Amino acid sequence: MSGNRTLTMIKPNAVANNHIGGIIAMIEAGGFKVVAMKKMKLSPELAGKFYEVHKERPFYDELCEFMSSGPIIPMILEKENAVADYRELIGSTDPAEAAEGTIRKKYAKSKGENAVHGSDSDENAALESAFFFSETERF
Ligand code: IDP
Repeated sequence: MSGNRTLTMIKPNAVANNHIGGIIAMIEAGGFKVVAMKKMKLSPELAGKFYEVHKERPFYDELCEFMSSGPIIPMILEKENAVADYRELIGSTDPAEAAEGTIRKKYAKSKGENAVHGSDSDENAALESAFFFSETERF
């Protein structure tokens, strides 16, 4: 059975360009409840830890540099079938391939600076939520 929570981050390009409100509006209009949220800046080391699965990929260094370049907004979102439904709401990794009406179609600048993160499985949603939020913040 699929879970009801996922983890998102509003990435540095979207925060810097004042798209926090626009993105949260799309999230809420999509039927998701924001159950945890904060603003923070990742160090390159923490960004590297978050994206450790991509360590061998050619874009890893660029990704860690970008994700630590400015503040981000991590959030835990709640909705039935959260992981799959949120992946649909954010759209493809590359904004050129993202469907109309998706967050990345509207706010992503490139495949790297693509405005938002969305967990790709229930297991990763739980791990990523614990990465950013303590147990008392994840109620
Ligand atoms: P996803 O975020 O849509 O699940 P992944 O393939 O898991 O996409 O990649 C993680 C993140 O790495 C992407 O969201 C994007 O920021 C970055 N990324 C992926 N592919 C590239 C690329 O070809 N060049 C630069 N950055 C990339």
